[in-house]
Amino acid sequence: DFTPTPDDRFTFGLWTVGWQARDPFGDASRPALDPVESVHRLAERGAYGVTFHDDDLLAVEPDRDKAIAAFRKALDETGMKVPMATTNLFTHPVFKDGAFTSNDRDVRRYALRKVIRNIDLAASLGAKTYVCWGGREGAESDAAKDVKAALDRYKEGLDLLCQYVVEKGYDIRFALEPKPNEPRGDILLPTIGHALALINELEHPEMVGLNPEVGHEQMAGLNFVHGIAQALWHGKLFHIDLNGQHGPKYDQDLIFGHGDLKSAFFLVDLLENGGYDGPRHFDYKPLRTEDPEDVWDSASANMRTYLILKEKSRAFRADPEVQEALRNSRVDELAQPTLAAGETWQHLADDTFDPEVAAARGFHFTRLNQLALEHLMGVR
Ligand code: 3MF
Ligand code: MG
Ligand code: MG
Ligand code: MG
Repeated sequence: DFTPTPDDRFTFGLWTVGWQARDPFGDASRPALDPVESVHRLAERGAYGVTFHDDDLLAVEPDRDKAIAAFRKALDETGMKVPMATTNLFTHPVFKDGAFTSNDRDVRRYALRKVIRNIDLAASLGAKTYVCWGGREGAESDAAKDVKAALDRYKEGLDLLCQYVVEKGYDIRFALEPKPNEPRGDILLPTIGHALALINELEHPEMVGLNPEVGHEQMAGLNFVHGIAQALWHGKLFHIDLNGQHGPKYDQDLIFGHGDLKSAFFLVDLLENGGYDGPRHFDYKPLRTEDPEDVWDSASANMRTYLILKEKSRAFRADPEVQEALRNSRVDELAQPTLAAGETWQHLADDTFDPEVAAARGFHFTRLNQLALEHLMGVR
């Protein structure tokens, strides 16, 4: 009946339900939300845990020690987990030109101190993933940023943080979150591919993976499902931000499935069958039009949509007509190596192959796609 339980491992950023809906044109439309209330309300709705930026904990209690104590108590009372934590390196104006890659060296040093302090808290709460979203690492003018030097500084910062985690003996891995733009005109590491390439240049590439977000890749016009498949292929899908987006426009952070629903279907199909075993983490924003009670409906909508799509994916895979269509489209044939065992390039010359005959064969992808849509539309 699509009722979430902690076994589903749904998690939410405190900043999602806690978003007061300030936007570039308008003031907050909702009051500040106590993280303690968020933990309880999400637990009641079947979530597994919450994630947070250092500053999210201070939403209603400015004293850090008191805020952490209250948060810990709420976690203990509900059994909610904290699988991931992250740092706010974008709200305070000190980060207006970035954090790890600010032109201002003093800011870069401050940013690293801010991350380190929250890593200690993350480790003590049992978090296994530490996300780095470089929200303000970027520029509006190509004259203003030496991108090669900025990448040197990005690497330096990540290498230092890995070294810190190794020295402290923490069981934590980092996950980079790519985004093409907003709040900067252009953000460094704009896509999954850019971030994967940077990881290869780090001192501890094994400690660093990705936290891709649905809307971020779609803002760049990219296919999120393909991006996630490639991240999985590289063994780099450490965490994920699920939400909704309608193509290349401002960062919408809609409820999961409330953007490109067809992509959401294939995403759930991939996550459920493709070897991802991490939390299903929602990074969305309750609409600015919603009141404080609507916020909890919106949280539940994310989980319910995921579970419905999971059931649709199961039914799609189990449908004999789909299985036949998959075979007719020779989707399984792609898993077969192009050369047989023991063959070399020389054997390629032995094939008797007529390109005209092969060119005449259809792949019947239309039928397959229509079957997927009919499952999604609920007529099968
Ligand atoms: C912005 C984001 C961020 C990151 C968060 C976690 C505020 O578009 O997606 O949310 O997900 O900083 O690292
Ligand atoms: Mg985002
Ligand atoms: Mg995100
Ligand atoms: Mg977003």
